Amino acid sequence: MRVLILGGDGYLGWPTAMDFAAAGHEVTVADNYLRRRIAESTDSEALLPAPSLRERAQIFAEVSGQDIAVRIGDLSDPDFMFELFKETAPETVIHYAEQPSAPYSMRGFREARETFQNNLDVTFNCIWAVKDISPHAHIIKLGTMGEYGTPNIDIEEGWLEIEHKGRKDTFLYPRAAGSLYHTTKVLDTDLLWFYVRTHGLRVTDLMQGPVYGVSTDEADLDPRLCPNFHYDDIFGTVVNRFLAQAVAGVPLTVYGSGGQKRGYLNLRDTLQCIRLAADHPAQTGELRIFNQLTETLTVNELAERVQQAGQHMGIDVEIKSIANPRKEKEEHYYKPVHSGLTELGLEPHYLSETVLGGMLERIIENRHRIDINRIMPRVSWS
Ligand code: USQ
Repeated sequence: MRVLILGGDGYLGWPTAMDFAAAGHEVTVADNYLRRRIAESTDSEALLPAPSLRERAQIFAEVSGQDIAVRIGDLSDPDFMFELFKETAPETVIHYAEQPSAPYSMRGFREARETFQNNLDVTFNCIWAVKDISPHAHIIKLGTMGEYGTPNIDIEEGWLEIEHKGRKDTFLYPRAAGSLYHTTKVLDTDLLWFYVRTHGLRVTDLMQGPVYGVSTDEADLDPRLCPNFHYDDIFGTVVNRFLAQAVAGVPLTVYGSGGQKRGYLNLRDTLQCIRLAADHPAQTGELRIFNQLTETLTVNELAERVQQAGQHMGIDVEIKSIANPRKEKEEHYYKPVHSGLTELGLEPHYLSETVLGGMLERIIENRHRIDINRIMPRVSWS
């Protein structure tokens, strides 16, 4: 397959590129280093300094013999997007090219506007590039479980059948996002759905929960190929943060009462899900939605698991509730259906003590790089 990965420098984009290249696909990645610039300007750099995308591709070619083509440019610029499509003629487009941090999107007007414009412009340009240049291409779009919020009913996979005054119809499942970032993903889904309905695009929209992990088959070939591991309050997801906090010897930052439940998955499972979606594409005129998670846990349960894994490695881990910087329910019902990807063949790697121990070892090797000033939340929702 000719695969175009938008946002190929990110935590998920880079390992996805290596995974598809290792499977023999023809891969091009595009990125404008937005995340790197935001990380630098907010003092939120990843634990390990990442080589540039071109350097990473070169290292990967040396260790694996597989090529990844790199294009640096701004995908919110339609000219760059359209040229890229003309040049690469993709059969599969994987769209990760969004500002992915909820806290950054809530930092102030400039950051909210940047998130809103970047995320919607890239999705819009991608849709038009597919429609006008590669109409048969399958778009795989990274959405988020955060689109649904935390409703008091089961979360279905994308759609809900409603019976109203004796009549029935099926609609996109109601969405109620908890940050501006998550709201841009809701708007992305609506845009995609409009163009699927009117122009027959084929789209898979993946509602993904928070991801953790650093290990993939290809990333493990060379430490310089490591995915961006963030432990800061801006880009760090909760499991990665808790593990770095455990190593740094600071109490785990449980926001509020810690009853917030989310659907988590291992980075290795993100790669599996994307490959499964690519190998079993949506049909022409179909918006297919999968909930991409493997297990649901509360923040308190996560903290306890990290504490236990630390204890078994001789690390004394303290857990401490701090004032919640976000506006979110801290005790709530949460039951998402997530059978679609399992039916396609997903074999989960759960959050086991072995997985946590492996991550702790990697972080311990780099403990001297942890800056504890990046740990406490610096952005509040109010
Ligand atoms: N949390 C803590 N302590 C921390 C960090 C987070 O208690 O130190 C809590 C949060 O309040 C939240 C939960 O842990 O209730 C998850 O937070 P997170 O920062 O891991 O995840 P979130 O901000 O929602 O965003 C992440 C990714 C985003 C993706 C989303 C999936 O950054 O790109 O879309 O996970 S989901 O959460 O399902 O919407």
